[in-house]
Amino acid sequence: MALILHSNPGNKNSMKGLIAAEYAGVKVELTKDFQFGVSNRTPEFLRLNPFGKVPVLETPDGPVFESNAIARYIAKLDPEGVLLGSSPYEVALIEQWIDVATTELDSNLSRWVYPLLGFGPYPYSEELSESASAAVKAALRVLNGHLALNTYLVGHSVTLADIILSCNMLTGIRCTFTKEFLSEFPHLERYFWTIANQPNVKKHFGDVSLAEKAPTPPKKQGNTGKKEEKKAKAEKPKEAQKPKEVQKQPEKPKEAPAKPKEEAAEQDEEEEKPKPKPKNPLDLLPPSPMVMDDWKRLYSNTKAKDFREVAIEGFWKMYDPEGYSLWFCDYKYNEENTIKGVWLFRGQEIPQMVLDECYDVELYEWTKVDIADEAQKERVNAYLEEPDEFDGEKLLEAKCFK
Ligand SMILES: N[C@@H](CCC(=O)N[C@@H](CS)C(=O)NCC(=O)O)C(=O)O
Repeated sequence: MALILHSNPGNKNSMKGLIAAEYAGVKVELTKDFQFGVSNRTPEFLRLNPFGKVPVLETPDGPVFESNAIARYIAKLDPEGVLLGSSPYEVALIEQWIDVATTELDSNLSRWVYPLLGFGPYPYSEELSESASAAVKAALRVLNGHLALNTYLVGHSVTLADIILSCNMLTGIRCTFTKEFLSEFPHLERYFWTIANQPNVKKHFGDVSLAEKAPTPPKKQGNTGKKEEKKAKAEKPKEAQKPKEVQKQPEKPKEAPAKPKEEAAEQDEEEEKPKPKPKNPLDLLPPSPMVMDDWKRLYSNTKAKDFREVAIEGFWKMYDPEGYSLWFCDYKYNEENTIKGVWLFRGQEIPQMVLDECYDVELYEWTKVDIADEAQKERVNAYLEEPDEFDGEKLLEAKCFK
């Protein structure tokens, strides 16, 4: 009797188990009429996988989720274990490359590609996109080097590591790996086509072709995708106060049928009409003796050697804790927590405008600075001073938005 795999067809994660099944001689069938986003939210599905994610394999002993675990389970049902290596060392190497395909490639590729396409849990951010694409390239470089001397990842035939790597590469191949991009990794490209054209793999991959062009950053939510423009936005808070409807207008879907000319022109005209400037709630706060321009001037004009005595002492003299508040931010999803900072906001809360307009605000943990706590004050000083070392780590890059 066939094992049931719950997933939508064409899902690169479910293909790991389906392809492993071809090699292992195991019968696996996809559930019929699976509707992604609907079937995986039902109570019955959540009983199989409380994460609500596909794929899930139903086995005689119970359900298994996580695509690598499913593929391993299926491969182990083969008494010959053709996909799993023939010595403890080979087994370890197969596991090693499976981990590389998962942690070095798949997770970085998801962080890079999904925000560009506008789906997944992470909103697009230029910095994160750059670091994820750099991490993908670093992984591809290592794989390319290994495959310059090896036809397969391990040994002389397809193993589970090849199945998992090629499935994980599919996201890149379909969405962002153009011919030009892959020209830097010729051995990896040769390898991908070798695996993709194995009959057991091709049966599930079908005809694959490289991405024709890399996706460009989404324009919605005020994201320009360009550092300079972003910086300019940060430096011109007044511009950021444009009415929300203007900034948050969703990008028109590319496939949308062309509008009749007059309708399109009418819409363009409407878009061009200046919108009334909304009242800034920060202007309604009681006046503060702290003049931001004075602080910015002091910060910018103080020489590094006098910074502590002049700029930092000057800051605390000017600082108005009733009219302003300081906030530490720490990036939530970085294990090493290497992105952090301090912000000075008008008022006692993070302004609504910031929460609405900054698409990455939710990616940070925000903690109000308690200025009665000397250690916290000293931390603020360190952020202002930008020392070579911060929290015991070398400071790689510092940015000031004023
Ligand atoms: N690490 C998991 C990832 C599973 C996963 O992220 N599945 C996605 C589709 S590829 C999903 O089911 N998402 C459901 C949702 O986001 O609602 C695996 O390898 O199985």
